Amino acid sequence: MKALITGITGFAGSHLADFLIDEEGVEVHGIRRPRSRTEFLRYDVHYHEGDVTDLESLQNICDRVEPNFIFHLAAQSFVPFSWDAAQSTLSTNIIGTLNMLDAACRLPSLRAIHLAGSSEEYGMVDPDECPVTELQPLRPLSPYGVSKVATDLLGQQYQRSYGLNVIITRAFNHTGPRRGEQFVTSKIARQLALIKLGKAEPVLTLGNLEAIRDFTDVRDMIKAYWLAVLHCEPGIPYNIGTGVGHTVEQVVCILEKVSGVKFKLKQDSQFMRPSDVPRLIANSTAFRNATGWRPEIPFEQTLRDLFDYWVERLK
Ligand code: GDR
Repeated sequence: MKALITGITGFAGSHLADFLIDEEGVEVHGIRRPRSRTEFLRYDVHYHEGDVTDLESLQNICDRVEPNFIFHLAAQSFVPFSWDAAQSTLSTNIIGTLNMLDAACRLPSLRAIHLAGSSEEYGMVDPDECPVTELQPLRPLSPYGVSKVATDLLGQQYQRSYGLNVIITRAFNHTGPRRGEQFVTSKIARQLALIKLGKAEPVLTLGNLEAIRDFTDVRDMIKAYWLAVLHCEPGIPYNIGTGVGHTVEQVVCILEKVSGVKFKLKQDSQFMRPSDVPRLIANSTAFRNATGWRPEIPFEQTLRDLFDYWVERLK
């Protein structure tokens, strides 16, 4: 059995590779851009240089590998950057997905292609609409959210038009070791690690502290992706999340406790977004019923592992 992962050098992709390598009888392949990150590469994964915005490169790799499963994780995933670079976000995320779907259509060996959607597709959610089910209207609040709505709908359309086995998930926030430093949990953990190591002033500067997010450990999330391709219905989006929300301020408090560091918390408008999703909490009953998945790693453990990861990297 061969699995092909796009975005394999990134956060979720590298964890998925670690997980699949340990699965019996799975050969792991990944697509990486020539200048992508190298710190999480593994000797036992087959890497192929390509770019999701280049259809020919995807077709060539697919012809060579003949994958049974594709996990399409490559994306511009940082929400604030999608306002500064809307065109490249839309191009990477939408055209990249279109290309991957087109390449997948030519593969007789393929059992399923997984598209990683996002809770950002829901966008503006009223408090009484939480936790959100898949029937919630999609009201994205960022170009990134719009791009994920488009890829979700493309996946549904390819399933209907061509019978392609497209598995669509809408992941709520996930974090853990290797999380990029620009995302809020990692930004906090990294800054506290720097303070702990005596390498930064005891000040933490953030944007919106009231935003509520549903955080799953990345190691639980990638197991969910694997179960999704094995058990989910094609062409139907599934929410994945814990069902529990934390404000950004609560994340700060947990990491303060975990790190044992004292610091001053400041808010700065430069980290505020033109529009921010106020509250996102998942109802993932459909996914849990289809797969038997449950999140296993408690949030405090996730944040502890993230803090330890940063201390290790920065010392
Ligand atoms: P998000 O993740 O936008 O939800 O998307 P992020 O960690 O960037 O923000 C979460 C919340 O924290 C608030 N916030 C800050 N965010 C950042 N990055 N930096 C700050 O200084 C800061 N201060 C407050 C934000 O306003 C926001 O409300 C993530 C990404 O991984 C997406 O790719 C994915 O699809 C969704 O999660 C589900």
